[in-house]
Amino acid sequence: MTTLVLATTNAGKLREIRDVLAGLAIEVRALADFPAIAEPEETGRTFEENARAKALYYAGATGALVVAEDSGLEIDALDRAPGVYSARFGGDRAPTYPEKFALVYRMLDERGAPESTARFACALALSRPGEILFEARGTIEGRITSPPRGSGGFGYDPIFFYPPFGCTLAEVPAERKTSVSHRGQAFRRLGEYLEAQGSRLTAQDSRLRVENVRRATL
Ligand code: ITT
Repeated sequence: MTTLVLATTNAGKLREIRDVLAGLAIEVRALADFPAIAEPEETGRTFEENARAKALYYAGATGALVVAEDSGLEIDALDRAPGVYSARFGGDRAPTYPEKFALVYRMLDERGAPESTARFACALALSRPGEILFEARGTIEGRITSPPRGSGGFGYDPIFFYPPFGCTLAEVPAERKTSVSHRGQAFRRLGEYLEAQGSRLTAQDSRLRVENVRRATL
């Protein structure tokens, strides 16, 4: 059976990804199953760049087949900030989510757009050591709402109002969020790819293994 490592340090992401991949015939493992690996620095300017870099880094560190994702909230009235900086938004001045929400509200008030349209985006990359095998992206459109509402989900979900549901993503059960979310879309695509590959997918490139055997027998 194919073994896939979910390379994220974010418990909210991990829960959602496990749920989407649950029905597949693959063994899913978390970073916690490996000896501690230092977190890579995220230096990319796009979700795609960061997802690729994280996937390649963790594939190299574990020697396994790895999927990583980079995601975030783009608020239109803030020129798509915080974007790739969503986890770090506000730095030391706003370490908790209630503080990040207050900062978003203050910045939107200054721009006269308290209910700005916004979206979550997720880029995922599947990698084995040295090689990207598959990429996918998902987005979900909504708007910022005040005050924060709901206790489900994680991160910015309590301030993200999703019009088709008439509430925030923190006010719906996890499966309902995943049925429409950026992450749900991207990982369902990954699931289709993995199913199509079946047991052919391994952490090593079979061509490399053949070369190694040839070299060994020379
Ligand atoms: P890893 O890099 O280890 O996966 P991280 O949390 O640092 O964990 P990112 O750099 O991709 O991951 O930052 C994503 C941030 O975007 C996340 O911490 C939230 O603040 C926000 N975010 C992404 N998806 C979200 C969602 O579904 N609901 C709420 N907030 C979300």
